[in-house]
Parts: sequence; structure tokens; C-alpha cells
Amino acid sequence: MSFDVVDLLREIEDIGRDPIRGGWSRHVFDPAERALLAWFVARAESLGLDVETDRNGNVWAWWGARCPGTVAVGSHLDSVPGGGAYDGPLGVVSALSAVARLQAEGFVPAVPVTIAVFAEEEGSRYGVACLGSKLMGGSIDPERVAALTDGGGRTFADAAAAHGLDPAGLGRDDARIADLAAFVELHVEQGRGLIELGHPVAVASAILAHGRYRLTFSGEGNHAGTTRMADRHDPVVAFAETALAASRIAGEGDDHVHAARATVGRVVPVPGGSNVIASRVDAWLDVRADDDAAAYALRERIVAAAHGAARAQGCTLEVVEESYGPQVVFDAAVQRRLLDILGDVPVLATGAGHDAGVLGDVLPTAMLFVRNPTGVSHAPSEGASDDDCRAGVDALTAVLRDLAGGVG
Ligand code: HGY
Ligand code: MN
Ligand code: MN
Repeated sequence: MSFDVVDLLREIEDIGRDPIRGGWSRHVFDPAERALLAWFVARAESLGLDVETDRNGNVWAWWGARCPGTVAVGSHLDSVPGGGAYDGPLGVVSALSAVARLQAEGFVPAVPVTIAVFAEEEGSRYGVACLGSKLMGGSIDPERVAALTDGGGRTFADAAAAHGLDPAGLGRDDARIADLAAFVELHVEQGRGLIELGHPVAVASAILAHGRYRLTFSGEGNHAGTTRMADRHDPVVAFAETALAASRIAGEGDDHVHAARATVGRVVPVPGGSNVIASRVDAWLDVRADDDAAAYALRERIVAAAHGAARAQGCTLEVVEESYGPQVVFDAAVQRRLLDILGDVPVLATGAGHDAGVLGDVLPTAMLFVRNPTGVSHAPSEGASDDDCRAGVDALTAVLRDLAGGVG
């Protein structure tokens, strides 16, 4: 049984392929994500790791009995709809590969090592990014989470209970946090930084502030053929003008010095008939910026433009914040430690959110990025070369060997 990272990725490459959207769709509690998790559990147990699911649905594979001082690695297995195969799984698979390599070397860690698989990192089913790590770290209200509904109206509480979780147990996990000395997440880079720098691996420095908002434009549903243009209150038009304004406003502030990004990747007109003027449009706005103040200012400008567009169409607008992640600056001491271990590797910021960013509020965390030759992510062409995947495992193995102490 090979634990080479490339072999492991090959083993799971057909789980969750999306025949309609292309790429992969692996959403929390869905069959594909459960199959991927079952594969992980089997592989972890074949390494003699003890696997458990925590109160928030995150899965942990333990090398050594849990106690304070534990070093955690890992990432997530869920994806965006039609996403790539590396965002998340590369970190989990690399962790398996690194542990297998250390075991094969006869290394015995001085402290426990655990591989974490965080639930619903993408927020693709319930709309909140990094849901499992936010619950564990206490940065989201568990009662709000229990009541979250998916596209089919099923609550998180109901789905979680169907998968063995107690909805009343959701929430901050102080004991687990206290046992973790550090969490290092390896992740495929979701940009072109390492291409431009010519390195296979980097250490993360920071993560942009990130807000997600549901915009609901409400107008007057009517007949496409009998309703004069002057008599319409069309929420699709209000949305379209908002999308154009968001792109223009963010573009004014997004350059090589500052980041200001606004995206609408999901729009649902209701009722959705091709000969029907919609009565409502739900649109999800994703806003990213250097820090919280910049993200707030960017959101305010876009929302003001959205209200103006709604008024101009005789529509109304409701804005609901579904998810927010503040700017993250990674722990300088752990970052320094990784750079001392790895030597000459670059330090990169990222616009993508991660569980290591969320948990950085409650414990020392760090990230390793692996070069992505396309620089594309959240799309099927996301990837990493075999050599760079192995370079990532080399780095993660070296980090684990150092942080976990031990002999061999
Ligand atoms: O959306 C993000 O930044 C991350 O990939 N969840
Ligand atoms: Mn992602
Ligand atoms: Mn990810």
C-alpha cells in the first residue's frame, strides 16, 4: 500500500466528479464527501491512527494518545461546486503521506500528532465558510449554525444528527483547543505567487478579510410579453446593475499594493421561467480586502449601489451577512520556526480563507502553500505537479519532525 502523495491523490480522483458542472462537487454530508471521508478513515487506520469525529463534525486521526502539546496537520475534503481536486484534499493527503514517511523512518514523536479534516470549509452547502473550524474555535453561534438550512431547506441540525452528531453539542471545544500546540495546514496555492517566484513551496503570512452577503432583490413578477418595459419592477435588472457596480468599485481599489475583490458567483432568479419577469432574485456577494476596515468600506459602497439600483427599478433590497472572516496575520513565532526548518522558501499572503486562518484566533497556526502551475482554483484546472506535491510532503514531513520532537 503506497502512501506516496501522488498515488493517494490518484486513488480519490474519481470520488465526487461532477458530470454536469465539470470538476468535483464534494459537499458536507453528501455521498461523495462521505465516501472521501471513509477513504481517509481507512487510510488513517491502516497507519495505526485512532480516528474520531468531534462534536462539530471535524474528523481527527491520532498518532499517539491525545494530550496537551499535540501537533496537528491536515485541511478539508469538501469542495466548491465544480471545483478542483486539490483545494483541501492535497493538505489531507499530504498529511497522511508525511505521517507514513515518519513511521517508515522509525520516527517516534515526543508528542501526539493528529491529522484533522475540517467540516464544511467551503460553506458550499450551508453558506458559512470554515464552518467546522469556526464552531470549534467558538467564532460562530452554534444555535445559528443548527438552524442554517441548505438549498433543500434541511437544517444543519437535522443533517448533523443524521450523521451521528448531537446538535446540542455544537460549539467551542475548549479541551481540544487546549491540547493543540500548533496546527500547520498544507494547501495548494490558489494564485500565481509561486509560479512568479519559481519555488515549489511557500509559508503563508496573511489572509484577506472575507465577507459573504446574500442580496435579495424583490420586484413584481409578471408576463414577459404583455408587460410594457415602463411598467416593470424587474429585480434581475437591479441585480445586473449591482453586479456591474460591484466589479467597477472593487476594480478601482484592486492593484499590486491593495486587494479589493467583489464576486457574484451564484444568482437565483425566482421563479426562473424564461418567459417570466422574476419576482425575486437572490444573489450572493463575496467581498475580500486587505483588512476589516477596507472590507467594510468596500461592502458599504457596493451595498449603497445595490440599493440605488433597486430603487431605480421600483424594487426592494434585503442584505444579510451570511459569513465573515476577519483578516488573518499568521503567528510570527510559528512562521519563523517553519522558515528556520525549511530554509530558503518565500512567504506569501493569500486571498483565500482557510481553517488555519480561523483557528489562528485560538492557537498557533501556520500554512504551507504548494505551487499551482495554472494559478487557477475553485475550478477544474486547479492543480499541482507531482514533483511539487512531493516537495510539499518533504516540507510538511520536516515541519512535523521538528515540531513533534521525538527520535528516529
Ligand atoms: O473561499 C475561500 O477563500 C476558501 O477557498 N474557502
Ligand atoms: Mn476553497
Ligand atoms: Mn481550501
